[in-house]
Amino acid sequence: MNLAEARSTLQAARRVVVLTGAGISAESGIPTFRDAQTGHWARFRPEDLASPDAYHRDPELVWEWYAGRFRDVMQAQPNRGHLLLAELERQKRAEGGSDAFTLVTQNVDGLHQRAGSAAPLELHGTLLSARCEACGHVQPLPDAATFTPPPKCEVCGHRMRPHIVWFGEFLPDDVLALAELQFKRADVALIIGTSSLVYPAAGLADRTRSHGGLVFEINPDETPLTQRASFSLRATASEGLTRLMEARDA
Ligand code: BV8
Ligand code: ZN
Repeated sequence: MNLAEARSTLQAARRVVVLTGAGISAESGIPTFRDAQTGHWARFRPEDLASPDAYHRDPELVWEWYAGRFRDVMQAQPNRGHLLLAELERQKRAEGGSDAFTLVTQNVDGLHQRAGSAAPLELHGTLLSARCEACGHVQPLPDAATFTPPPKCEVCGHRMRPHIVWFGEFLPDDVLALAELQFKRADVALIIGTSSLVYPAAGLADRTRSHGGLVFEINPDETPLTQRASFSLRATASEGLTRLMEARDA
């Protein structure tokens, strides 16, 4: 399949589902997981910080990492890739109602919402909230500029943890179930800016394929998904979406 065919297939698709990863936020200045961590975080691998063991071993260090990412994200802006996905969502929903477009993200930076996406399914939680370790209450983090971790639960006063799904933790089952259903029903699945290494998110595209849908990938590099995709564009998220949506160049 070539770009022109992929473009017209996307235009004609009645049900579109999208999975994004850290790559779509790279152009907003947010480092991806596989980029070397900048600054003094170079000493740690994300997988060693984003785990329950790391948190139980050193909650202050893990909170320092997340509080820093929270500050960075609040200073960042959504980029053209986020904005084009919000545009595609509006187009598809205007034609076919809310079920015609579903955005699923592995990202925890909240940039899709700030770009105008209505209700992305956040498979791995969010940097913008904390969850009480005692009663499970979830509340937004305070102003990033003055936030000093750990937040205290406004219901029971206990220390709160990042509202993030760590390695070795289960994804929220209602969010995952809805994502799996939408990938199964999709005519076209767009997989954008993810290394397709982490499960169960990386397995979603196969649900579209096994139900006769098409999988399109946008990524500057090849990934384990590339060979299984009907169409794979070696491009950044903003460039690839511009070409795939025949949007006017920036
Ligand atoms: C689970 C939140 C059931 C954290 C994340 C052993 C023990 C325990 C579990 C496992 C195990 N072995 C395997 C597992 C399962 C594990 C897994 O899949 N591990 C992998 C490493 C093999 N999965 C889990 O643990 C999941 N839970 O399975 O529960 C269970 C329970 C107990 C025991 C067993 C199983 C939970 C996974 C969720 C972890 N949390 N995020 C945080 O953010 O701090 S994962 C995190 O990494 C991301 O959310 C994402 O999901 C994942 C991969 O990151 P990407 O988004 O893909 O980013 P990455 O840097 O990798 O790639 C960027 C891509 O962008 C690249 O391809 C690059 O080319 C591209 N790019 C760069 N620039 C651009 C671009 N693209 C477009 N435009 C650009 N400009
Ligand atoms: Zn509480």
